[in-house]
Amino acid sequence: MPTTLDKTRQTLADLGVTRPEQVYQLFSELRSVFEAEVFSAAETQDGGKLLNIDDKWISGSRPILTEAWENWVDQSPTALQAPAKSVLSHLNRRFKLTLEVVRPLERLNALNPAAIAELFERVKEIFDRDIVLDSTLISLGVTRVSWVGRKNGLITWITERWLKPAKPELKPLVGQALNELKAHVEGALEARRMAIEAASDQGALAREREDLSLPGVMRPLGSRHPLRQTFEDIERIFLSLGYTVVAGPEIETPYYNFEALNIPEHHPARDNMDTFYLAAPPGAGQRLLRTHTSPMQIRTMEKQAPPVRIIVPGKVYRRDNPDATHNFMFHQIEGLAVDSDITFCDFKGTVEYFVREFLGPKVKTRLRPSYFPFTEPSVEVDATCVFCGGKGCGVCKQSGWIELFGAGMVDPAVYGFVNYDAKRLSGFAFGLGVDRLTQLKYNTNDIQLYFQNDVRFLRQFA
Ligand code: FA5
Repeated sequence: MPTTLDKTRQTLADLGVTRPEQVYQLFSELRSVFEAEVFSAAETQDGGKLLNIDDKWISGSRPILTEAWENWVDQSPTALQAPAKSVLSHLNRRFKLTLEVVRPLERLNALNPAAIAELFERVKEIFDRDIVLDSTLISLGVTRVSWVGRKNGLITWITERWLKPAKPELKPLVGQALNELKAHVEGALEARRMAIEAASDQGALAREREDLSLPGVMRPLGSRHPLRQTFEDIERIFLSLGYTVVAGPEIETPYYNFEALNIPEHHPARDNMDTFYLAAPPGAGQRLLRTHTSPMQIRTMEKQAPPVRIIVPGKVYRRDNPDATHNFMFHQIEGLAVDSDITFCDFKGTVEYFVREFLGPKVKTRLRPSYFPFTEPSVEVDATCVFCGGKGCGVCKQSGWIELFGAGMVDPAVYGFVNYDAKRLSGFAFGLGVDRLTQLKYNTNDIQLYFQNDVRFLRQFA
């Protein structure tokens, strides 16, 4: 590693200096070495030593600064010549000042107010030149120590060598000028520190800025699943009729799934809904995966006084083998309306309205007698085939009709389970198979397609 003085004997190219900031860095190193020499000589109060330093660095036959000039300025590429030249001419004045601050005022011939003011003005100017060369917090730190360092800062030396020994009549003047200088130096150091920090923040911001010209990451746009679309279509229709949407648990008790719906144990209706029972810890009540959304009729009426108008969308489970029209998990929307004066006409009108809204205005509806333990009378709701308009085709097996869902007037026995007054109240309920309705709407022949999540299939519904 070359010492700092060795560096003055090398060209900037040899030193690997290519940028102006690196030239300023050299300046700062050289200044520190020079100051160290001056201050240790000044401690000894030996004027001869200071003269030697002056010779060695500035005014001798081959001073260091001249050598630096030859190597750093004369031999530099044009781009670096200007900064090197300005640094070296500044160093010349700066070094002279350092040699002055360690000498008392009378040795400097500053013995009247004008000369003192001029001297302080020069100090201030030199400080201002020093500080503009600092573009990093590290080099600013070196300048700070050089000026306001407690032991060997120039301000300390000025205090010791100019102020303290000053003649009493000049002391106030020197004191005031020194205070002003100190305030200027400290203010400027702080301002420079903030400027450097702000610049480095901006530099960091610039580095971290996103490059908007880069091509973006293409993320395929998804779409709502067709089953979800059917849910939303149906919910929208019933919301417009004043129904509210409620959700219920998928893990149920046999009481809500069966008994309270008027399906006692061993009732043949349980056979149609082959049930998944859950392994329960000993002593715990039996639990099952709900086979339909109807348990929410009971849960709602238990909690809520009439009138009731709800729909219940959700998942249900049955031990059915998967085929073109069955799955072990599928979706239903339950509907329930109970009030003091609901008639079969209200029921029929609601069902017809829903079917028209869902499948289109041309579709006709027919109610066929059926059986559910919790409705009386019970019906299957059929619609004219959407594919042949009722003429008969492959989808409707030439009948012209398609079975849509089960429904009926609420069986009065159910009201007994929820403490509703069966004499005063009436209502209807329905249970829509969402997957089958979706199949019908889009004429897809295999319900499994809705569970396989093949995007080639799903993309058609986007
Ligand atoms: C019920 O589940 C009754 N809770 C419906 C009801 C509610 C009637 C309120 C009266 C009053 P069902 O077992 O028929 O009914 O099933 C209703 C619908 O679910 C069927 O019409 C059919 O669309 C659908 N479904 C039944 N099993 C499956 C299955 N394994 N896979 C797909 N959909 C099914």
